[in-house]
Amino acid sequence: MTRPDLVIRNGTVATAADVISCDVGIAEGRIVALGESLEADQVIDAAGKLVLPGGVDSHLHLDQPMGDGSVMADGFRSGTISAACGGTTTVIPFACQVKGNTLRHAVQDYHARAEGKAVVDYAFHLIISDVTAQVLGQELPSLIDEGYTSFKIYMTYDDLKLNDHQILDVLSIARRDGAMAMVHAENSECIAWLTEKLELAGDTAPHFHAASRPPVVEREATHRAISLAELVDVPVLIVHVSGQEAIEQIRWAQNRGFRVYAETCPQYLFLTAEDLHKDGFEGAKCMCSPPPRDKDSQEAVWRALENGTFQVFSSDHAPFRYDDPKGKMLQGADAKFAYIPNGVPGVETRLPLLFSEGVGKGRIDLRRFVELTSANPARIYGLYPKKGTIAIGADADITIWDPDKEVEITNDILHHNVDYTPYEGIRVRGWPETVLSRGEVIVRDGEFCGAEGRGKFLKCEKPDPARPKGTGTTL
Ligand code: DUC
Ligand code: ZN
Ligand code: ZN
Repeated sequence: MTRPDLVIRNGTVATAADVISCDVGIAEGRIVALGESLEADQVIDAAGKLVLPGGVDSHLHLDQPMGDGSVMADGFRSGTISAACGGTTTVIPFACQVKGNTLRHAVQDYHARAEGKAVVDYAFHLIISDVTAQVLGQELPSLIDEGYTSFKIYMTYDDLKLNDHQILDVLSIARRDGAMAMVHAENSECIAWLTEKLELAGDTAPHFHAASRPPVVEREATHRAISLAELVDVPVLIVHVSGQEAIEQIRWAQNRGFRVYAETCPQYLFLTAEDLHKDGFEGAKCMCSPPPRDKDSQEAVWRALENGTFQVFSSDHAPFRYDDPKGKMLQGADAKFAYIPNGVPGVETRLPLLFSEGVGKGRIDLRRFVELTSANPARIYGLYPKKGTIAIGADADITIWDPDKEVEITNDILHHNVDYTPYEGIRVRGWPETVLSRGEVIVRDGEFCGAEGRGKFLKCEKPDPARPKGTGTTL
């Protein structure tokens, strides 16, 4: 056995498979031993603490160029410091193709934005917005081979959306080349039609955002995305699922044996459309797409987390400042809802919220918590077992939790660069206290203590969950 240079002693170690009491031995950034009474020069005493794999946040937006002139408040520096302070040690944001530019350009540009800034390890998903012959024939296949093995498809937003024909084209490449396709499922035409009607009636305040994207809009697109994936015979992952209607479509597909995966996010457990009704323009703070729904939907999302319908719990951190002409107030403090940047921040609060309300209240156990927030995203995007577990040979990305620490979430304790949190005032029990990335302590007593730029780019393997069943149309 390689002698550890650091041991985490006396903790309760949890993975997606087991919860055990043991020491964790670390050498040269990797886990080299799990056992009793391990020795090393450096020791962290974790008595009374939980020792978990660092979180893998597989859906967040950092320094993503926006088509409307808005600017994300978090780049790779503040975004990954915030991630680390919330117990997350791997992030997978999006290299987004701008229409008219190549996909390769998006990737090169995004590397330049991350390098020298990220403090935890990072991989990239692609966003394909311009399905040219070059993208289909050359760029996408070679990027998949180079370690960019997942991409997001939008069914809405004029500057990003693909039509069904284009979706089939890119799904076929995912099938042939082994990539994971993620889908933002909302029906663009329905949203445009409803927005037009609402605007004609003068109903343009932030809370009408929810009325412009009701559950049926998400349900239809979810079913269509699943059907297109069935036609091509390729797995698909539906991102940011908001409630019962879409969940039913996903469950239906899973019951039929389709490889359909799904993700949800804190905003669908902790916010409702009522939060968009806050005084004046304040509702803009909770505007995201799909919108938060109602209490029954929150319950449906909890049930789907409990019963295995969801595989992934991510933040969908989309950091726009509120009181800022480049953020939510891009078009002023009385802008119509359709012109307000979409998205809520949450990279740092993702894990504490789910831990407290999920594990603390007995809705999910610790193993399921690790599965949803770390192991599954690592598996589904080709990073497992390097990331997402505590096992011999894995990177020593570890979060030590104080399960009893009580914290009131307020924006001033967070490390993002956004001027609000939608979760202001929520009290949680359990907080990540110490965070190690590749064996290095980067958060001590809740404060970041690592070096800017220490995060490394991760090439993703072709994920096993992206394998087709081999039953459908093969073209
Ligand atoms: N989709 C996302 O994935 N994030 C923020 C807003 C959106 O529509
Ligand atoms: Zn989306
Ligand atoms: Zn997103």
